[in-house]
Amino acid sequence: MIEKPLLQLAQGGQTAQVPIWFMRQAGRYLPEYQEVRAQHSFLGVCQNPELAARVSLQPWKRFGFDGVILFSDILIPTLALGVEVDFNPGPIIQAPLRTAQDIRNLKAQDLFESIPYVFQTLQILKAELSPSATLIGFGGAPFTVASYLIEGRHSEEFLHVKKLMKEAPVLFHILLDKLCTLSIHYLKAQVQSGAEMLQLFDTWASLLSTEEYLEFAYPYEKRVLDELKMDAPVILFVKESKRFLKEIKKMEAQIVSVDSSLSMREARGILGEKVILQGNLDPKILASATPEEICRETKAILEQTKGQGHIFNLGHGILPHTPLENISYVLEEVRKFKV
Ligand code: 1CP
Repeated sequence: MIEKPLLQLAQGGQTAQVPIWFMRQAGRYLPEYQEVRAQHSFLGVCQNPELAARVSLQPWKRFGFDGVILFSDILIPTLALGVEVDFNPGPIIQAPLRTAQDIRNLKAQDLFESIPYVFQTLQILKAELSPSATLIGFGGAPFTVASYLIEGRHSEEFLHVKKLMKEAPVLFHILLDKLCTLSIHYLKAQVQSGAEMLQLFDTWASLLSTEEYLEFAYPYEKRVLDELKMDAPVILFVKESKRFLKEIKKMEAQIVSVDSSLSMREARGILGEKVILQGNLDPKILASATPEEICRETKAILEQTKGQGHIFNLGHGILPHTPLENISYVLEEVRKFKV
């Protein structure tokens, strides 16, 4: 039987090797990606299934990762609520949501009709991937998607988000509830279209205190994970999750992505033996350290987990100025390591 290490591990099986893929593995650090982007806008790529599939496959063809992640963005499903989004380079919302009326105006449309290109991209990928590679779908968690919809764009402080959270928590929850329903439908539709596992990104939960996390992020992450349990393995990524790891343990997530704010050993200590851990090479080390340091750091991470229940990844997305050869050093170390 051909090994499909990433999916097999995610389903609780044993693998001889530590599976590896990188968050944001498709993107600006790749010259072949820049070539496509020189001709097409980011949204143009996402909305064209042939181009989106080509870009998704680029890092797999070059490096032979075990996973291929759909090329899209966490804001794409909000187009199916009638939100107007552009990218430069991060998401820009034409009319940020600030009032009850703005939130009432969101109307859920059929996903297969309004954003068919996402599902067509997955179908192309499914057909083109070799059986050893795992197709990964993804979505943004309700709090992170809400942060962009309210703020309108990336911000250091997300002041509008904090204001709405404090002044109109009920309204905030109505928005989170709508986005949660959207996330669940969107991720299930990805599985129907060929995605074999999923990642849920709650990047901006890093803005929250533990108390706020428990009110505005945790219940919605949990609902998405619970609803998807029977469909596909789901990886939960929360940026700067160190503060929330004890809470995350209670969620009984199957796979937790560990960022670089703590070691894999610490994460294992808090989360226990049963959970699969993903992580956690610091993207800054990958981008700027010497080859020796990159290899040493990669080995140190593998030694901490002994390769048990471990998907090798970065602590967060790959940085645009990362030299290509640095990625090969990491892959070589991970491939040498026997579980
Ligand atoms: O070419 C370009 O200029 C566009 C840059 C770009 C890319 C390559 C954006 C705009 N999105 C993406 C793809 C993307 N985004 C993927 C698929 C590719 C892959 O992983 O290989 C995924 C999973 C995302 C998810 C995403 N988008 C997140 C969650 C993950 C994370 O990094 O925390 C977030 C927060 C976004 C918002 C976003 N979209 C784009 C940018 C530059 C950003 C970040 C902006 C910000 O800092 O707020």
